Amino acid sequence: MAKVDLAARIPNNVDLSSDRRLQRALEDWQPRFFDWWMEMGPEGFQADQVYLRTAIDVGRDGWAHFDHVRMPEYRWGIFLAPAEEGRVIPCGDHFGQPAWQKVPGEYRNMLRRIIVTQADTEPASVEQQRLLGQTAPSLYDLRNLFQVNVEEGRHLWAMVYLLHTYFGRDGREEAEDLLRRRSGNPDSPRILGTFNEPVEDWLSFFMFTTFTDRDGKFQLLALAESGFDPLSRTTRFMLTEEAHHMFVGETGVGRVIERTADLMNELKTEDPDAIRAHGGIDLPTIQRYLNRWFSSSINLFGGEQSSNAAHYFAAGLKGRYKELERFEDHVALDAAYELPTVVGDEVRREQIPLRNAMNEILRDDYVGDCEFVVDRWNRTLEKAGRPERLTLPHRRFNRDMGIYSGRPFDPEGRPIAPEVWEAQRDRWLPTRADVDFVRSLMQPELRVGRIAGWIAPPRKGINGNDFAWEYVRFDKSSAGVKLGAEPSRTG
Ligand code: BYC
Ligand code: FE
Ligand code: FE
Repeated sequence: MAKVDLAARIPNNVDLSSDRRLQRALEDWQPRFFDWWMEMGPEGFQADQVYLRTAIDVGRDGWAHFDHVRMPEYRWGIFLAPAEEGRVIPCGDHFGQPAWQKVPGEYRNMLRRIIVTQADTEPASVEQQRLLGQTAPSLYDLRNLFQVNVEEGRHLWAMVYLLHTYFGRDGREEAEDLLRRRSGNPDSPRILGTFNEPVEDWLSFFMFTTFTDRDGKFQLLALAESGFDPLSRTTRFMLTEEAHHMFVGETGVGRVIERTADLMNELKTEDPDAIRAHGGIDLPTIQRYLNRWFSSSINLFGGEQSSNAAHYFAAGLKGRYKELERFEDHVALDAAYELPTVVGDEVRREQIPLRNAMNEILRDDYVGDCEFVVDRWNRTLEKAGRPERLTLPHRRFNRDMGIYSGRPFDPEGRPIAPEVWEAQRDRWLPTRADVDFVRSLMQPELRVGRIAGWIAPPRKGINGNDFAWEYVRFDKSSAGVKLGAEPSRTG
């Protein structure tokens, strides 16, 4: 494998300097990425020094580098995980043949589409989160937000590298379009639904990084099983970054729950209004946010029966999670999947060809992982001595994609009448009043060691530092404004 070149204009371990044309094309794209970052990246913090982790290698020590840097000076690089000698196509019609090092001509369009869809989510999420810094509950959280943002920027680089390297002129055009589309813009929206929804407050951010980034984790795991080796290698390295995003989301929600439980204990009440009056987020509101972001994110797996998914698998472009370890039959041509379908008020089991069920199989793994997350959140309630529990809604609840969309289901997955949905909706999903309330709590707290009243401090800081530490050093010109926040608790 090429060695890591950190001094290059674009840090990389793909020997970029040996391919002048490619290097020039990427160096042309770099200032446009930069313009996009300044326009659509974190607003109001580009001049500040943020304690960020930068990839310097793909090995075990690759993440050892932490430093205070201005985000526009972050070293976005191109890093592929090491090639595995003798790697074969892990699934589909070409199972067992040597993995592709070049794009297989007959699958070019399909492969480009997968890469563009993956790529599009990365800048989309940065756009969705661009205003959150202004309401951060602590310096620690502010730093974590920015760490996630710069890494999503690097994920865009990872995909643009593939487009430029393997798809010629159309690849370069796709790379331009990735900087042109905008989250939530009706004229040029991002490709997938959830990435056009506003992330207006930090509870949404923590739910997004729990549930939407977790779709990212599972899609990347499926792409790590691609027979197109460069895609497999780049997604394998992206997964190491994804782990931190999962951490930010899960511990973020966990800390909100912890604070709420403490308030319930202190005040000796479960009354949501009382919790709200004391500046906490009541559990029913947390549950509604959970319902909203889980049900939105679960759409991202696509239709339950998908000929696209069957083609991707057959072509060996996208496998199942841990394809080689967990399955015996990697061709999956004669097998079936039992899909629950709803006819009238009855749930029936229908046999569908296994290859057409690949989206649903990945969704099964995702739902299982989400169940574990909710279990861990419930342990926080249990430890605080609270009897309340959060639940993951059924996958049929509130869908707007696939066979369960177009008719209502309750959070347990039972088909219900439209009138029942109308009557219960505000108990199950955040209302405008919920969102307004949560937003009203979002007052920035950017002083060292302080934390907003609606969330508990973390157990520990980043990279061995305390929670009370200067994770972001504000530029002199804006420090006064940023530190003039209302007094609040110390962490
Ligand atoms: N919204 O055949 P079907 C991440 C489209 S997240 C809107 O059932 P398919 C990240 C679909 O494209 C991971 N449209 O779907 C997270 C198709 O369009 P056409 C992102 C949707 O193709 C947080 C049509 O509906 N990576 O990394 O089997 C922060 C029929 O659908 C949606 C990937 O997604 C939707 N939710 O599966 C930062 C991996 N769902 O053909 C980053 C690459 C489906 O009618 N993508 N459609 O034009 C794929 O593998 C597949 O495209 C999908 C969809 C799994 C997304
Ligand atoms: Fe990402
Ligand atoms: Fe992510």
